[in-house]
Amino acid sequence: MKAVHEIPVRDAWKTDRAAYDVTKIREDFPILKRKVHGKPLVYLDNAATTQKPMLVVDTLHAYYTAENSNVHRGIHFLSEQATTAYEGARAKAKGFLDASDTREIVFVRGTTEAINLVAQSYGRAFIKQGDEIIISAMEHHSNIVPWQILCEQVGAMLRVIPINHDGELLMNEFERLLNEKTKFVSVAHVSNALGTVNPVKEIVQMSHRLGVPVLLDGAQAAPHMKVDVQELDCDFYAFSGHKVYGPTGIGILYGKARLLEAMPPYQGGGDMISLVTFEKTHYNELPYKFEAGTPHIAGVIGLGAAIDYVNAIGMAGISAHERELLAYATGELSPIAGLRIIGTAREKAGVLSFVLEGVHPHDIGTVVDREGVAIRAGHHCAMPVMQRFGVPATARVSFGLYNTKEEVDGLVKAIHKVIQVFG
Ligand code: 7TS
Repeated sequence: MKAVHEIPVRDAWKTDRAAYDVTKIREDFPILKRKVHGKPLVYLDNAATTQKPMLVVDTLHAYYTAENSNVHRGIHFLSEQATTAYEGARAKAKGFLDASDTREIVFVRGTTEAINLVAQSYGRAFIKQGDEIIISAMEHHSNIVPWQILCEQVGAMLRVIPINHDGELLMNEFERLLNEKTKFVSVAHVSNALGTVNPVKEIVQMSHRLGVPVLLDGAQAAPHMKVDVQELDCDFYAFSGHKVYGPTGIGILYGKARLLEAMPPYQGGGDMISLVTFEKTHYNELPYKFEAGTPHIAGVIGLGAAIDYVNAIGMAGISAHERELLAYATGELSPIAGLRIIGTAREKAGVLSFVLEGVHPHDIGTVVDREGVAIRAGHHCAMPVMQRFGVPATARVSFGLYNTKEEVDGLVKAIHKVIQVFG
């Protein structure tokens, strides 16, 4: 039985691909060979979650069959191996985000938990009555509700950067909102409902001029582009493993060490302490202070494998491939009579949202599903975006590294079927 560290990244993945070989890549994802309703699966719901390559599946299998053990506590052989693999994945995550130190990488359940951690730990310690927190009008609910909870707890106010009709942030409005009461800024790097890539570096620079820390919700950015937290100079960065071809239930919170050091723990329990007495408890050093309890060890190791996989293919190639797909799909969908694309920002990644005159998005989703095409229809956990555009919901196509132009053609055919049925 192979152990985690003995699983090779297949040579095919290691080759420096002059040409992005999507056919070869698809072979790494057995689920893509599935049929749905008797039709070949066309999986275009990658913003919700991505499929997993065999490297990740094999790694999980290897962990549970050859290495399963708790981390950081046993001195026995298996525990040491599990700990090495677990901490190895932290080093991979550090590299993935270009962080300067593994102490700045905290394992959490996902983007949602990462934002809640910052809101409750940083927020409750440093944000007070009358202070202001700025988010944007295109946030996922997980970057709205944790701040509303905090505001209720401490008496702070939420301020919202509006967006224009293309789904771009109004940066002059952001500048107007920033003031001496602003104590935190939290915005999406890429919008899950619109696909807009926000000018996050500029947002960080403007906020830092007033000494205001910035959290970037990278759930929809990390799968599609190279993220360099040092270059962005953001204070916190959050993303979910399951959207970057890793397991569910695991994600990363990056935080600048200086801030994480100053923050109180989010949860108490095992592993996050150095000494416990009934009089006083001393907390563990970073990042363990924020990792109470037995972590999702398999998830962490699986995420490490997903990062290996993405690195082996190369983020530059992935970005270029997906940009091409998005441009192709936009070109194919735009001319369809009655179809309106929601989210037409100049900078977009991964996501194409649309509505079809006279057809509810759920009906679009249901009919295309019968054709084997998986898309998402709904408010995408971004209800304020729907309100801004005056629609109850949208149909959303979102791309992953394994999608093809032929799949986009399949989608277009399925949309014509929708028009046939409802037209
Ligand atoms: N932030 C953004 C921008 C997201 O797109 C999502 C999930 C989250 C946060 C929350 O991530 P989680 O892994 O903690 O749930 N977005 C979606 C979506 O667009 N469809 O399903 C989940």
